[in-house]
Amino acid sequence: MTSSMLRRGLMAGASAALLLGTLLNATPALAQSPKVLLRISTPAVPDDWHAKMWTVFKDTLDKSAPGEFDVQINLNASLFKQGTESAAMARGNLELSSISAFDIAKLLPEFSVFTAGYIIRDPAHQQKVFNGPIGTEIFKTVSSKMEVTPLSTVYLGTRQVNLREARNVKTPADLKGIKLRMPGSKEWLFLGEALGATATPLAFGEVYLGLKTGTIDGQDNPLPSVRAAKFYEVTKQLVMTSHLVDGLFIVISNKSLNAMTPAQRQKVKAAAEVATAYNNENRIKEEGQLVEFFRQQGLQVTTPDVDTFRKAVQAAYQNSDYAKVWPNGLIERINATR
Ligand code: KDO
Repeated sequence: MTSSMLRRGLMAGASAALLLGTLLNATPALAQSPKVLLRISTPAVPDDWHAKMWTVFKDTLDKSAPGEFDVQINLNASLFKQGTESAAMARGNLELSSISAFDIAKLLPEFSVFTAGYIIRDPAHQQKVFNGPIGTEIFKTVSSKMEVTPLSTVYLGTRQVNLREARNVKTPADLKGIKLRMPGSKEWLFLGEALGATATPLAFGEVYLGLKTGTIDGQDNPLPSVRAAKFYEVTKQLVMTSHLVDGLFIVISNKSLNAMTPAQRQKVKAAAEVATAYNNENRIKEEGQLVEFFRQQGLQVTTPDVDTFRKAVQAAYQNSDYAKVWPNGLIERINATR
């Protein structure tokens, strides 16, 4: 053996020892199970309660299960477009989101009953319906047919009509010809038409510009979202139709849920509940205070003939194909929930 062969042999031995040392040092880290990835996508703007609730969710989970979860929050529809979240979850590209009754109705038309105006009476009624036997049945069907499991019901607020130019609105007839922006699905557009307007589909992220430039005449959203997305800067009137006590469901993909230990599942559910309570409390409180804020911003806040709106909207749904597939007795059960 030449001296250079000996040197090469020694060096190879040294690097093998180095590699072994690195591996040995790395062993504790390798032995740890990898963090459970929880990617969240929502169109919510950062200053809205249902965006901030995700930070509460993350903080709660980081406390109850330190180092176990990697929670990644994506706001402003930066990861997935509004309305595409359930499909992304079913494909395994997303773990968590908050979806609406409209997203559910697209796949399970029998539940379009929750997209109809003037069905749910107020936030307390909403929580009783979805946290009681009706919710349990719906969530079970959603879980088996949509590959996502609902964890809690988030109060999004009561939707009001918000116009670019003020006008006298008492009944649906007064909204005739108004290009009212609605989210982009046929269930949403039906609601806009039932209100008497010409419903125009647009993603949430494009509404501010649409109002500013006049490609739309108005939009509908709960007051806290009108504040958080700053729609009050580009509109002159709020018509308090209160046509939809709106909600979102925090859902997790079944694929993600199935890969967790029972303890982890329980902690994720508990964190979703804490986040929901944070949203619901703050949103209800703010909703009660915002009329004054909007008046200070120079908006007219007017009350239409809500009874006439209610009757017109309810009749539109009752006479539609939607009502034909609503489960027998469901409306009565919803009404009887107190
Ligand atoms: C909207 O686009 O008007 C809407 O309020 C619909 C809801 O279902 C939900 O997607 C919400 O936007 C977003 O979370 C933004 O607040």
